[in-house]
Amino acid sequence: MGSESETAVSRREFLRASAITAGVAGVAGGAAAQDDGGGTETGGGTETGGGAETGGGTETGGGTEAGDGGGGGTVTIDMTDELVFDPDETTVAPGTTVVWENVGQVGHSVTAYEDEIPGEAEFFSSGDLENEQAARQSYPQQGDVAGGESYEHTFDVEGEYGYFCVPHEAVGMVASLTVTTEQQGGDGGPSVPTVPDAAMVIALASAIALLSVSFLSYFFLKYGGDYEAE
Ligand SMILES: [Cu+2]
Repeated sequence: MGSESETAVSRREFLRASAITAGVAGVAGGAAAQDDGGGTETGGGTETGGGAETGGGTETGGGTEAGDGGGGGTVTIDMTDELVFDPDETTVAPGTTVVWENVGQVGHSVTAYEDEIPGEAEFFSSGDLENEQAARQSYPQQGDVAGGESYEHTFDVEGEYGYFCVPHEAVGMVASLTVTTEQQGGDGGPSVPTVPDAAMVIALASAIALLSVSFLSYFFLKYGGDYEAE
C-alpha cells in the first residue's frame, strides 16, 4: 500500500534525475561547441540557460590595445654569419623604423620581394635600389651591408612584407615583416583569446556541478527505492 506510492515518487524522481542529466549533456554540448571556435550555437541546452549563455562573451576578446602607440619606435633585426635574419618573423606598428644590423663579418643585403609587399608600399632595399631586379644585379657593388654596418627603413603601410638577402637567398636567408596596428597576441593564430577559455571553464564547472547533483539524486533514488521495496 505504502510501497506503491513510494514507487510513484521514485519514478517521478527518476524522471527529474534524467532531466538534470539531459541538462548536463546540453551544457557539455555547449562547451564543446565553443571549443570549436565557431560556437555561437548552444543547441539543446535550453533548460540550463545560465551556463550556455556564457558563449556570448566572445566579443570582449577583441582587445586591441595600442601598446606601441602608433609606432615611431625602432626595432632591430640582426644579420649574422649563420646567414639568417634574426628574428626572421617580426611584427611592428606602423611608423616603426626597422634597423638591420650586420653583427657578423659576412656581407648581406636587405632586399624586398617586389610581389610580397603591400600594393601601396614602396619597394625597399639596402643601397636604395629602384626595384628587386636592380638590387639583384648590382649586388655587391651596391646594396651590400658589410659587417658592423646597418640599413634601416621606416614602415608606414600596414601589411605583410617578404624580403631576402641577395647573396644568401639560395641558402634560405629570407624573412618576413608584418606591419599592423594590432598588438601581436599569440603565434599569429586566428585570435581565440582568453575570454572563450574563461567561458569554457565556467561551462565545465557548471557541468561538473550539475553532474554531482544528478549523481547524488540517482544514488538517493536507488538507495531509497531498494530500501522501500524490501
Ligand atoms: Cu646574407
